[in-house]
Amino acid sequence: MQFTKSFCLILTLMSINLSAHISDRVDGHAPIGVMADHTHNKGEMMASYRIMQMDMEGIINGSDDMSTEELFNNSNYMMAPVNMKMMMQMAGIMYAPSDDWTFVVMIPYTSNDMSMQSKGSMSSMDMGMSMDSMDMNHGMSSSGATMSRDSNGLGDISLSGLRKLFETEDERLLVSLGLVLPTGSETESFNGTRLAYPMQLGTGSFRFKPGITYSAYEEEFSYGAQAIVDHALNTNDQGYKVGDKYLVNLWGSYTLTEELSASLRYEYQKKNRISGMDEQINSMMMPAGNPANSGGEKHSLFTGMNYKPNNFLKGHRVAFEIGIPIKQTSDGPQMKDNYIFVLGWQKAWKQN
Ligand SMILES: [Cu+2]
Repeated sequence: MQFTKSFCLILTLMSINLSAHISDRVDGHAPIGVMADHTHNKGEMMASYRIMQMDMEGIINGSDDMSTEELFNNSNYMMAPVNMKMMMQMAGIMYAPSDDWTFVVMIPYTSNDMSMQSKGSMSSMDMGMSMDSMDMNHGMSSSGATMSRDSNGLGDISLSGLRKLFETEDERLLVSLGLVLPTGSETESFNGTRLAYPMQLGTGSFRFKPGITYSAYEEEFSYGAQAIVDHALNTNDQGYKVGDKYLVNLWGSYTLTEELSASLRYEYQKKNRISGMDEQINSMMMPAGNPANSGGEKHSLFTGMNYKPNNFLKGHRVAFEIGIPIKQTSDGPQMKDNYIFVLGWQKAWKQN
């Protein structure tokens, strides 16, 4: 009897210990907008799918807002960006051949949609219109027609190896080594005219993407930090190389219940300018076609939730995040961030 009792106690303690394992917690995965944040145990696989919707509206120049009028009055560009929607769908597979290493393949599919406005009366002046029609044009808006361009297709596929440096019951540190392949098109065109850099689906370059992630877990609270560098290794076939990108993430998650956690995340992004240029992209047409306007910094704030049900959907994870910019600075006129929405699903299983 005494033995049974102590045996039961040991079993109970063991199960508490098991359920206390970091990866089993609802906040065991970082907020859904963070990639390469966790590893798996030997023999485990995970499938994931994310939809990311990014919305940009208006123009920012340095750290100031800029109107369409201001852009046309202070430059020779013929087009001004109005709105851009970028939707990225990302399918991912993770596999852990050992407890130390997890490999990840990420396959993005990108859809871009950009609306813009052409310079109106100014262009008729350039065309040598008479004084009369110039005066008539003066009464009208100085902005002309609105038009839109879109591009969609496969983006740049990434392959990464995640190495667990250490994991205790309440802490985890891992490094990631990523290689991004130039599988996305960097030659998207409309009516024979090459689209501007932000409208391209890929960078055209092989990229090295190392990163480091630390997470810590308290009873009901967890937090983490991540830093990632994205470095293009070669100049692409079109004659340019995207600038280095630096990404820093800090987040905290609070477990509301065993199945639900809420998170707050700060993201810092710095992007250096494109070096070189694609001769087929007209750098005088619009700001986004000029490599001088491709660098900048962004600070954003995200809030979201992780859901890891214990019911018939056990093993699945669903999560979302909504982000807004808190500060953005740009090298030259660029589109201004409006909001980001991320929705994701993950399912892990043990491979036999
Ligand atoms: Cu995973």
